[in-house]
Amino acid sequence: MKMKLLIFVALLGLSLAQHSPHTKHGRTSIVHLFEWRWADIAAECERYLAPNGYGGVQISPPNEHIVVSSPWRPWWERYQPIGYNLCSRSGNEQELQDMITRCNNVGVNIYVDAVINHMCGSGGGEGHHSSCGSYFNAHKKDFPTVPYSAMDFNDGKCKTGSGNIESYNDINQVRDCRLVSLLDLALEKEHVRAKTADYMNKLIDMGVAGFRVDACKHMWPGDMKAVFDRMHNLNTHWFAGGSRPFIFQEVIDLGGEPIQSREYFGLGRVTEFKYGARLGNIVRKWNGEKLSYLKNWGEGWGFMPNDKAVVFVDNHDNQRGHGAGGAAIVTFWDSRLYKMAMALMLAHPYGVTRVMSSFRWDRRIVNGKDQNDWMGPPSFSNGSTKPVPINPDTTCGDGWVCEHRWRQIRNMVIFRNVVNGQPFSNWWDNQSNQIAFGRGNQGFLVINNDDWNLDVTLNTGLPAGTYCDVISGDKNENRCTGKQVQVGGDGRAHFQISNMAEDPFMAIHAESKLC
Ligand code: AAO
Repeated sequence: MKMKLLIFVALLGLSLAQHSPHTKHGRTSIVHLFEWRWADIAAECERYLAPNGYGGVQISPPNEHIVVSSPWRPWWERYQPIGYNLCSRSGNEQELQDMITRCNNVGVNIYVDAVINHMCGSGGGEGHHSSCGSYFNAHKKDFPTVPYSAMDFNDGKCKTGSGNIESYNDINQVRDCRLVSLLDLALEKEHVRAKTADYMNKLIDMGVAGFRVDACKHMWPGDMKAVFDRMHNLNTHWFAGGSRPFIFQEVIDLGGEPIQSREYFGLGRVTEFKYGARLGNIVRKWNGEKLSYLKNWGEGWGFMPNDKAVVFVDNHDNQRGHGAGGAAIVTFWDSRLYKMAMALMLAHPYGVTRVMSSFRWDRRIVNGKDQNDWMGPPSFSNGSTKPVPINPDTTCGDGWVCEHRWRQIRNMVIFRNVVNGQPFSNWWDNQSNQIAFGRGNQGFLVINNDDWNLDVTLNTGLPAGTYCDVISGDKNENRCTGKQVQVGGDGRAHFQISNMAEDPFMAIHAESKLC
């Protein structure tokens, strides 16, 4: 009996550990550098992410993938693996290792987007049109570099006429049939488990801190556990002995389908898609939503438990109409609302936060659908991805949006680090779209999303002093380039925010205090 209990506790400890992102130096947020080249990420870790308190980077899938020429080099080709060689549109294995090493050396973790549910689409053809030029044959389900052959796929189990998922209401279909025709791996097979685990272990040994696992709704949690249980601990050159890889699982659960996020909580964290969908509605003031309703934001809104959630305002899918969330999702295209939503997310204690960093494309919406939702990253005419040039004003060029470098977003990432561990406190609202809240005695945020000015004196919880508003400017040496806020001995401060302001919100924190 005692033995059983011990084993149970040990197992629980083991799996629970896959919920920690292992970020260093009190850093709390992850940035998704979508489609960036490994060489650019390495440079960004050193020159920007570490100095500005980013804890880690989610990278695009590093595995060998199909090369699609119609449409021309869509971003989504990387979600069609043809093997586990580490050469992709972002670079080769040596460049990947160099990036992991250099980012780790400045305390910025790397999380790999792991595509283990499937290989390429059934119509992927035959030949060498892959990122490392390896041969494959999608008709025969032959992927010799792994190797996988027809026996390693699920088709025998799928009961739909098309072989694809036809209804999300049928659990068996969702997990045993093909997601948008992608050849579905039979993860209950020893061989497939061994090969996917080898792939993840190679990356762990190279020094990555964990994985964003793609399409988890389409895999049986028991099969995933069998793979994850084989994962090595993190490389002790950079992480404490016994550290488990951080796992965050992509499961789209907006409610209303039989497969639910909670089935995956034992394995790691899960993406909370309700978060961005609801927040988009709130800042857009759609369906009668108001900022004042955020008073019990988080679990109070029916979201998953705080310690299981990874949260984000938008992701690489729903910023262009893929995945879930629809038109409510706010993105860099709506920059004013986007900055406001990001400030809310980063100031609020719920979840592990992920910042999106995008590339621009020729958005062309016809009847609610973006005709160019496939467009790949900024590229040269031969299809190779362009480097990310940095302008003198610290923004990025050549179509790279670099939301993570926007002052308002970057400074709120720092805010979140400063207030880490502090309780949600000093809530105020006007019962409409003006709100304020703080984090203990370390930070305070005020937002005006109403159609009239905000002019109010509020209890900030902060010690007396003059603070620099990190939304309108920066604290530089002991000077503030933006607005200043006077907090009195009673913790109260007067705020004025015009509804016409480009950024109708203000934020102050312990480290933005002027001496
Ligand atoms: C491409 C082509 C396809 C072609 C295929 C194979 O576009 O036409 O058949 O190649 O040749 C990405 C792209 C795909 C691309 C694929 C492979 O987005 O367009 O296909 O690469 O190159 C589901 C999955 C979720 C998935 C999402 C896109 O559950 O896992 O679809 N996301 C990940 C990645 C994504 C990637 C893949 C998976 C594949 O992040 O980038 O695809 O590796 C419902 C379900 C969701 C489901 C959505 C999408 O959502 O609940 O689980 O996501 O439908 O259809 C409301 C509902 C909400 C619902 C939503 C949409 O909001 O509340 O629940 O409507 O109906």
